[in-house]
Amino acid sequence: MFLLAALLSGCCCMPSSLPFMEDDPAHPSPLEPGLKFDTEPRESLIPRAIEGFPEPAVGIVSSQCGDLTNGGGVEGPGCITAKLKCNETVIGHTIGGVDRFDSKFYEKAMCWPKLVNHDGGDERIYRLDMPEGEWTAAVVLDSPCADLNLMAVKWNGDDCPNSKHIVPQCEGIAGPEPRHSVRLVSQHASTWYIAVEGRNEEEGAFALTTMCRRGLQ
Ligand SMILES: [Ca+2]
Ligand SMILES: [Ca+2]
Repeated sequence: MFLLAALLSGCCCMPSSLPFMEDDPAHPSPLEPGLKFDTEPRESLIPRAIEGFPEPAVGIVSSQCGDLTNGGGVEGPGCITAKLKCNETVIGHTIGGVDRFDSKFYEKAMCWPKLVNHDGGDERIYRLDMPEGEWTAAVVLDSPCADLNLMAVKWNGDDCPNSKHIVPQCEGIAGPEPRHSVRLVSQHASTWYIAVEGRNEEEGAFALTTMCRRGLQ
């Protein structure tokens, strides 16, 4: 299949919806830390959905894992690597992140039971602001390079909460699959801190995609 794709990749006349195109990356190499691009739907003969949204193209594929060895700086304020917009994909790497959330925090915020070890540092935290009104968002993590987990912490402060704060809501997802997603529902303007953190000592490159639409479903 790979050879076939390679042979055909120079051809100008192939329709773009062939099945072997599915794992084409959303953006060509080299990927760079902090690179942002508009989210496009994944090419597929059979349209698929994630959290009720058209499935987005894969933000980073395994052959691109070596494109970056760290995620660059933390823009701030505080723990925030960058602000996210809806319908955008950002490229990152856990190395160079912050050390703000740990297993105790995630358990208290109801993200995760403490049996998942997130006590290491170098987590990456992004901020997503949902506007006033009723909105549904999906956040998709592509992590073919390491076992990375995805957490979305609802929090209105200008910096990350800590385990002394009362966090109203947290959505978390983990597993060995290279793609994870969480669904966020917002009835009023809300701010979400989106964390990407490796289980145990896992570190690696990833892509984070956000999609939003009006309504609560
Ligand atoms: Ca941590
Ligand atoms: Ca880590």
